[in-house]
Amino acid sequence: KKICVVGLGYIGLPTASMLANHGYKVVGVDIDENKVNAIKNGTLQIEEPGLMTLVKGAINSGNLIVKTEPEEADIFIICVPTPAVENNGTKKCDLSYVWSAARSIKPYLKKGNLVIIESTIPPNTTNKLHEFFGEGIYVAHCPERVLPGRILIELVENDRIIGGVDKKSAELAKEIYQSFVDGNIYLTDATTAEMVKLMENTFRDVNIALANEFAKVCEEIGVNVWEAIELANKHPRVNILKPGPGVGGHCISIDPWFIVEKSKNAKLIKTARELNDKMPEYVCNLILREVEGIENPKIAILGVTYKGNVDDTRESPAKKIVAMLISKNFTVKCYDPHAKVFDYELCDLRSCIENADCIVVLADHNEFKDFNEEEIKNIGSKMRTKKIIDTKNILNHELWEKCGFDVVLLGD
Ligand code: SAJ
Repeated sequence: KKICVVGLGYIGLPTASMLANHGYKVVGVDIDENKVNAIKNGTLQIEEPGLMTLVKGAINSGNLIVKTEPEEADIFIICVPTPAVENNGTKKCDLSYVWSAARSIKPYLKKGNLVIIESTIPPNTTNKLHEFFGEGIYVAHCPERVLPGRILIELVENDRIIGGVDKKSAELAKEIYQSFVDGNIYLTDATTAEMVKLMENTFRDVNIALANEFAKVCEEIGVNVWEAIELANKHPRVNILKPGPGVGGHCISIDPWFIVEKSKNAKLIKTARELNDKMPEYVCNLILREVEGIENPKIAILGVTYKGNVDDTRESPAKKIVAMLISKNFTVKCYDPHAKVFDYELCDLRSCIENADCIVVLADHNEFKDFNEEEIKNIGSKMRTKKIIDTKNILNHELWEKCGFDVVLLGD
């Protein structure tokens, strides 16, 4: 069977390569010609363990070809982004990429073909797509569930949910995923599958919001939230997540809005989303407090990605924090050992911390955890004021204090 995968991003590219390595003839399609060429030449830069080896294997086997236009196939898989856009003070799903992908494959669809939507979408979207594709086309929603940083492992190991517009659609889709998924595959209807995906990411968002609220409360009453969470989690039925500078990425900070746009009952979800969205501002105020009285303060930002050990800066809390600091006329320099693209200039560690008055750690990269005494002393010797704010609780605070730093911890 031949498969056409539309959208070669963080999900489409690994999925297309995986299917090609499992014997399917796969055509990978992306409207971005530069990306298509980079995949062909093996020069694409995505920091995801094992991904580029998998892609090169698929291309070299001849089973994966990549191009900018779809072509006839038996199965189509849509893996395009669904960002959130402003909507009267809240946000809603921007389905424009999904619809343009749908329009681009429609001329190639034949009766009996199967279209799978992996993109995260609001409830009822799969049914509308089914209507658009017309009679005789099978349609299923198979939401992706992989964690960036562990994509190749989770693509194989995680259980999958498949929702069909009818039973046959779900069963046909299952056949495809069974070729490489070791986890269980559960079948349901399309709208349930859409809701399941949104509930997973909303569960995480609401729980992070709770951790962030605990951090604010603990700071107010003089308790270390990290210690309190660790102790609370000794309870067999408690598992509090970690506070931080905000929730970033293109999934958890976005998907809960797709529930909010569909229901006035989604009050807790909306409040949690807004609370997490306000964390960058909270961290910014913390920074302002710590550099109060210093003239023309220089802030050194360590880590601009949306989380540790990935290169993705989309929706990262750092972006908002840097913008706020710049609007206060602060000098801000950013260093990140993983990120390649960011909205603000990135520099090396030395120019980042030189003459700085405060370091702010915003991502839990391993490199930051591993600074040794000599490196910390060296950093300190170049700064104007030896102060560091740890929003992720990843530093060896004793060691930094031993090297003369004033260490400030979020939620303490
Ligand atoms: N974060 C916290 N505290 C925590 C955990 C995370 O502040 O305790 C922050 C992170 O720093 C980051 C954001 O939340 O900014 C999201 O990171 P994440 O690692 O929780 O999740 P993602 O966005 O990388 O991937 C999520 C995963 N969903 C769930 O775990 C329910 C993944 O399985 C999904 O496939 C992915 O979203 C997606 O594409 O939907």
